[in-house]
This record gives sequence, structure tokens and C-alpha cells, in this order.
Amino acid sequence: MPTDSYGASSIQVLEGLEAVRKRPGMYIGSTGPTGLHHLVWEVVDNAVDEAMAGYCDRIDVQVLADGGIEVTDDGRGIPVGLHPKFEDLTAAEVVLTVLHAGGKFGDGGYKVSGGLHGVGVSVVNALSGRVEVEIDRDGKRYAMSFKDGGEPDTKLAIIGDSPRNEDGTPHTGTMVRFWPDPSIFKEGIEYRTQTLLDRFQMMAFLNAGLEFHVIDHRDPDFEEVVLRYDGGIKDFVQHLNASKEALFDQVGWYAEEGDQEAVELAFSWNTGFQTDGIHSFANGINTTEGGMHEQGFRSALTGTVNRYARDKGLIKEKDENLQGEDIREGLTAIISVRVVDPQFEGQTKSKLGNVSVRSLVEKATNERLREWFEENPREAKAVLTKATNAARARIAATQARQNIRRKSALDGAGLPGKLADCQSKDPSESELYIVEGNSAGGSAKEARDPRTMAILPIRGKILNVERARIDRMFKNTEIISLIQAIGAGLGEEEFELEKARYHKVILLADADVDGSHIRTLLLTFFFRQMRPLVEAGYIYIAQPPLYSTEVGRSKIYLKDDPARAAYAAEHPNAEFQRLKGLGEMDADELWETTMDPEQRTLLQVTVAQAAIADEVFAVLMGDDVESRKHFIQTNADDVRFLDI
Ligand code: 0RA
Repeated sequence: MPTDSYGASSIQVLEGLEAVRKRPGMYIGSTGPTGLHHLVWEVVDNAVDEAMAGYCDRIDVQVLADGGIEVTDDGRGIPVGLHPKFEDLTAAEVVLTVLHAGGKFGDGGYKVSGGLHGVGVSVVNALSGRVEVEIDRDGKRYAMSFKDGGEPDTKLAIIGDSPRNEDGTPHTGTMVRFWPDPSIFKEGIEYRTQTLLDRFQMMAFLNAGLEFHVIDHRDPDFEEVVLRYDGGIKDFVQHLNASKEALFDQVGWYAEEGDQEAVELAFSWNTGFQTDGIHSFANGINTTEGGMHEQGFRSALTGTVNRYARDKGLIKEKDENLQGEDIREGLTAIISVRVVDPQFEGQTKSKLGNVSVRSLVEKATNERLREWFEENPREAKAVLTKATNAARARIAATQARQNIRRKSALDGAGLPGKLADCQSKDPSESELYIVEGNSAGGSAKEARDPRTMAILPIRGKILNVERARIDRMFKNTEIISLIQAIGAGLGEEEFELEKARYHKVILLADADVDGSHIRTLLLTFFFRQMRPLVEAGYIYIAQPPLYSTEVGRSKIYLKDDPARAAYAAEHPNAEFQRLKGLGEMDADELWETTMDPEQRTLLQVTVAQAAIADEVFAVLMGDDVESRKHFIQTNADDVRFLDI
């Protein structure tokens, strides 16, 4: 229980924080790694709010050697005077101990802030074993600390003068140091540096000139990372395009302010064929479900390009308009809006609902994008040529698709000749094994349980879907077999998950470089053309064993390196063979090690973050070798990216 030195109001306060400790998930989503990182976002969001209000241009984040986190900003410093609503508490104590107090009180509060994330630093306090705060304000340095989930340890007190800035003025700012409570974060307190860096990089892009300094003291070799982009979202677009071939060098940019909202936009085109390169943010929050800002941009983009093309005689009067998807092919755009009262909707509360934002973005785009085209006629021409080609490919694809349908109808059941289908017609128990190579395909057919397991052998390397246009894909026999076997169509608009003939689609390829390549190709295809299948968790990777060892006259298979190590520990004289291909096993062995539902281990493929997967595929499959190398190196320690 709280001591009485803070009076009645502090009793309420501590009960408030007690509620957070009882149900942490309500406030930070989970007590796993995501929730653990949320604590850092909470503190850094406050510092970024201070930057957005124009008072802060540097944020230092340090992961301490003992696992704590220290966040320092050079903002105004949390106010230290008595709080108007809690007569016996300073504003700083209120910010640290009252739920939802945040920065939203008094005159100095923020007009525009996250809104969604702003549960407040008090939540961090509630979920930490210890918190230390230092505030530089009014020429003094103040300090206070808390223990055991928000209980005051030392009261706010002056501990000295604040340091001076270079120009002699007194330094202002806030330092928050916290140690998450291990009795709450039971999965462990292990911050992932790359996750922190990704987030701060995004924030640095969205706040031009704001400088992040990041140090991880857990790693003695870690070199300080400084993230600062004076070009803001223009640099963001360039960064996203870095692994792609640019259609031209320029990045367009415009900004517009309304009464209650402001928009900033940057865009460019690459030579690729993807149509999902629009990324949007509202008050610094990634609106992955889109919303009014994206809608406004899409419709004004389509309108502006078609009007420009007709005015310049690039589309004839009798010809049809270009469609939005034609124009968006190869487009990379960042839309960043600030809204006074953001409405976050949708399943994950990441869709912006403010209607007024749509008209602002529409108006800005109609005027300023047109201007940009007029001022950059060569680039405008390149965009139009690309969009016209995309339109042609789209029409060709429609025809090709109709041909496939007609052909499927003629083929009777419409199943590919190479497919050894299963007897069951119940998708929930049916499995499709996609097997690389004819000989492995033969073994798999022999080994399978024909009631529930279907086998589709595929030959060699299928088309690289990242680089191929959809109309070319339809001409590839391996792709056609895949589409027919799964039986649910393809593409963003036409894929119908309910029609999928199997609820497990299992990729079975060798554990070597070629096998890994074909898996990546197949996953790229599913991600691009049958995404609901991935989202539903229907895609799996089979794991044939990596090693075998002879025991008398029989063979023992070992799944992976840990399994081999464990076996070697018990049998010091054992010798191991590395299995190169599925072909080295006969049907019985393949069944026992890889296919038998009682014994096999399948890796379920999930697309937790479409954006991350998108980057994996684009970088791994793209032309830019340097980016690919860099990406593999920086993500090699993350299991998600290992060997897909
Ligand atoms: C409340 C009011 C003001 C600033 C802050 C909170 C504030 C909070 C945090 C948390 C981390 N760094 C921070 N910096 C500032 C307004 C201050 C004023 O009116 O001077």
C-alpha cells in the first residue's frame, strides 16, 4: 500500500497502476516481446511528441548492459510545478503515476499526438521494477525514482543545476530510465536491437531533422547508430526504392495544411510491377489498413494522371482511361498526415477514418501533382508510358485468364495431369505436397497416404514472380498446374479462399541452395497471388532431415543441427552423413521422416507483417545484389528470414 506522504490522491493513483499490473494486456497488448517493446515506444513517443511540437531535436536511446532502457530527449522537460488537479503532486509525478495523464493537460499540451498509443509513461512505471527520471528545467536538474510498479522511492527533488547548452542557455530535457518487471514479462526481458532500430528509423523519416542516437550496451562491439534524415519522407521513398531500379531519379514532394489537419506526401516510381507501394501514416502511426488519406490520394492520382494524359494528347479521345492499378504499378509513395482528433478504425485500429483528411489530400494532389507533372515533363512521360504498358498487360492477363478457364472447363475436372490427387474431397483434411523434381515426386507418391495426401511434382525453377508480369505467369505450365490444383483462382481480386481444395499446402524441397531458392519462389508466388492462403495459415514447409547415421544395419535420421548435437553427445563415436537431396531416401524413409503426420514437423508459414515479408521477397528476388547481401546479413539472426 502507498505511504501517506502523498495524501489521498496518491492512493487513487496507485490503485490505478495496480489495475495496469493486473491486466497488462489491456494497456500494452501483451506481456510477450511485443508488449515489452511497447514500453520503449511509449517513452519514445512522448519525446517524439515533444519534437513534433518543435521543442526537441535529439533523442538518445540506450539499452543498458543489465537490460534496462534509457531514453533521453532535449525537449522542454516534464513540468515540475504543482499540478492544478492534484494539489499535492507535481505535474511530473502525475505524468509518471496517473493513467492517461500523458501530455494532454494544461496549456502546454499537444495539439497533435498519437492518440492510439498514448496510454502514457505511467503504464511503463506500473510495469517496471524500477524507474528513474531526471528533468532539466528552469536551470535546475530534478530527479525522482519509483520501485515495484510505480511506488515512489524518492520524491521529486533538485539534485543540482542543469548543464548549459553551447550558447550558454540552460539545458532542458527529460531522461527516463526503466527496468521492466520480470515477474510481468515472464517470457524474458530481451530487447531486439533491430526491432528498436527499425522503429526509430521510421520515426526519423517521418520527422525530418530529428536525430536518434542508439547504443546497445549489452554488446561491447556495438557502435552507436545515428538516424537522421533531413529530407524526411523524401528520404523514406528513396530508402524504399533503394533495392529497386528507379524509373527516374526525382522524388516528388508536396505538403498542404487544413484547419484541423495537415498532409505531407512524397512519391517516385521504379521499374517494378508491384501496385502496393503506398505507405501511409497518421500522427506518426503506420496506418496499415489505409483509410481516408490513402483513398483521397488514390482517387486524385488516377484522376490527375488521366486528365494530364488527355490534355497532352497521350490518351486519345476514343481510348479508355488508365486504371488506378495501372498508374500505381511501380509507385512508391509515403503519405503522412497530422490530425488533431484522429479516428483510428478497423480490425487493428490502423485505418484512418477522418473524412476531412480525404478532401485535403485530394485537393492537394489534384493541384500539386499536376504542377509536378507540368514541371517534370520527362518524368511524367515515363510514368505514362509505364502505366500504358501496365494497362496492356492487364488486358492481356484478362484474356489469358479467360483462356485458362475455358481450357479448365474442357479438361473436365480441370485438374493438371501431373497431380496425383487425394481421395478425400474434404479440404480440411486434404494436403497438397508440392514436390521439387520428378524422382522425389515419385517417392512421395509411393510414400503418401492416398486418402488425404495429394502430390504435385514441379520441375526446375518456376518463374520469378517478383519480376514477371501477370500475363507471362499464365503461360507458365508449372504455375498453371498450381492454380488448377488449388482451385481457388488467383490475384488480389479473384482469389477465393473458400474454394481452396486443400487446407494444407506443403512445400517439399531439398535442404540445399536450389531447394531454398525454389521455396522462396513458391512463397513469393503465394504471397503475391494467393495471399489469403498465407494469411489463413494454409502454407507449410516440410522439413526433411538434414543428417543420417548408421546404427548396425539400420539408419537413423536427424532433423537438424541441434538433433545431431544431442545424438552425438550420447553416441560420441557416431558418424553423420549430410543428406543432400530427397532423392537419397526411399519411399518408406520419406514417409517416416517427413510425411507421416505422427512424426513429421511442419513449419507453418505466416505473414505477420505483410510489409516485412514484402521487403524480404523484393530484396531477395530483386536485381540489386548489394541490397540483397546487406539484407541477408542484417536479418540473418532473425529466424523469420532464415532459409525461406
Ligand atoms: C506534459 C506537459 C509538457 C511536456 C511533457 C509532459 C513532456 C513529457 C515527456 C515525456 C518524455 N519526455 C517528455 N517531455 C515533455 C508541456 C511542457 C511545457 O508546457 O513546458
